[in-house]
Amino acid sequence: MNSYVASVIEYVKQRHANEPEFVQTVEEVLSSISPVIDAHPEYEKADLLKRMVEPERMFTFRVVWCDDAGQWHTNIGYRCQFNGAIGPYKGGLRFQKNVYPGIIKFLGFEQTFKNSLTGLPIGGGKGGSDFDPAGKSEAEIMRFCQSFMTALYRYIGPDIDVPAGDMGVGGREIGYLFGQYRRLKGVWENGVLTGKGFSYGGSLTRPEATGYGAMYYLQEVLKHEGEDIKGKTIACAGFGNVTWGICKKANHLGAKVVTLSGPDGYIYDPDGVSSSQEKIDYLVTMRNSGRNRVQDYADKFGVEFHPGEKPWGVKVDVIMPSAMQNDVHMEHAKQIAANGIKYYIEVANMPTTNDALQFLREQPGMIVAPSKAVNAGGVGVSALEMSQNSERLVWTAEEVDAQLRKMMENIHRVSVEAAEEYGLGYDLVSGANIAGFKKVAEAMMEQGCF
Ligand code: 2IT
Repeated sequence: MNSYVASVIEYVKQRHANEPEFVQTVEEVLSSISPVIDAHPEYEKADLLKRMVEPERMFTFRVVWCDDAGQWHTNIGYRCQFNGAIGPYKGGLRFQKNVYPGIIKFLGFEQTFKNSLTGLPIGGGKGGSDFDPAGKSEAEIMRFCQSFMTALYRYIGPDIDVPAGDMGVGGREIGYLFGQYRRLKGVWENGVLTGKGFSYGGSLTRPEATGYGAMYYLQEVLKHEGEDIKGKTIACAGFGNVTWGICKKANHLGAKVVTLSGPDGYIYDPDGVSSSQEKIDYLVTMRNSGRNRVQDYADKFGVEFHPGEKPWGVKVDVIMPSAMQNDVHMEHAKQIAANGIKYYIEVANMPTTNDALQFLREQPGMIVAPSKAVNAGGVGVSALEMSQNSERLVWTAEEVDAQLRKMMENIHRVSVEAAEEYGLGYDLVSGANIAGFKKVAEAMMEQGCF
C-alpha cells in the first residue's frame, strides 16, 4: 500500500479510536484508492487525504420534546456536512437509539463517494439523532421532528445542505420536518428536503428508488456474467423500505426474494416474499406496526421462522444484505463461500465487516458489489427530486425510472472502467471507490486548499 495512504489510515485509527465504524469505512475506501495516490503525487503534496477524512463541519444540537404523558426528554441531534466540493451537502437523517458521532461520520464519509458516483452535483452529508422511534405515538413523533427542525433549520437550505430520510426517518417524518421548516422560514423551499410526499414536491419513485436501483445494478452485474435475472433466488435482510423496493422490482423481473430478517431472527419463504402483492404489502404493515418483529410474517403466511439467526446460511443465487451496518461477519462470510454463492451484492450502508468483506473478495469466482454503488439510486433520485423542485416541474414515474436505470448502468460502467484503468480487473469495490474519489479529489484540488 502507498505509504502516504497507510499513514492517513494510521492517523484516523489513532484519532478516532472510539469510532470504529468511521475507522472501518476510511480503511476500506483509502486502501482501494491507493493506486490513484501512487499515480497522483500532487495529492500527497497537498495532503489531500487528511482533508478528506475530516468533515468540513459537524455539529450537535439539543432536541427537547414532551411525551404524551407530559414528561420531558432531551435527545442529541447531529448534522455532519462532510464534503461540499461537488455540490450542496446531501444525505439522510437517521433516528435510532444507537446513533453517536461515529455512525454519523461513517455515513457522511460513505455518502460523499456515493453521491459522487451518481454523477449528479451533490456533496456528502448525514445527520440524525439518538431518538428511538420505537413505540412512540404519532404526536410524539411530530413534536420530536418539529423540535429537531427548530434547531437545524438555520444551517440547511436548497443550496446549502439537503437532508432526507434514513433508518427511522420516512415520509411521515420528512413531512413533519418540512412543515416545521416552512413555518419557521415562511418560505416554500421545497428543495430543502427530499423524500417528501408527492402532494408537496416529492418525486414519484423515490420510495422505491433504493431497492429498484439495487436491482438494476444487479442486472448489470448479471449481464456482465452472461446471466439472466429471471428465476434467480435472493436472500435479503430486514423488512424496511429498501427490502420492500427490492421485492417489488424482483416481482417485476421474475426473481425471487426468499428471506427477510429482523432483530428476532429470519424467515424463509421458498415461494418468494416477492411472489404476491399481498406479501409485499405486508412488509409495510410490519414496519408500520412498530413491533419490529419478522416472525409476524411467518405466522401470517405459514413459512419457516428461525429465531435469533441471520439468513446468510441459506442457499440462494444472490445475497443482498439490505438491513444495516455490520450484519455479515466472518462466520457468515465463510458460510456464504461454503455454499458456493457467486453474487454478494451489498445494499445497506457498510453491511459487511472489513475482514468478512476481504475474505469474500478473495474467493475465486465470487463477485462482490459495494453498497455505495448498489444503493446510490436512492440518493440519486433525491437529486432528481431537487431538480424537479428547482424547475417547478413534476416528472412522470416513467421518466424518473428511466433516469434511475441509466444512472445505475452508468455507476456500474464507471466502476468497471476505473478498476480497469488501474489494472484491477472486474473489481467493483475498488472501482466504485476510485471512481467516486476521483471526482471529489479533482474538485477539491481545483478549488484550492481549504
Ligand atoms: O444512505 C443514503 O443514501 C440515504 N439515506 C439517502 C440519502 C438521500 O439524500 O436521499
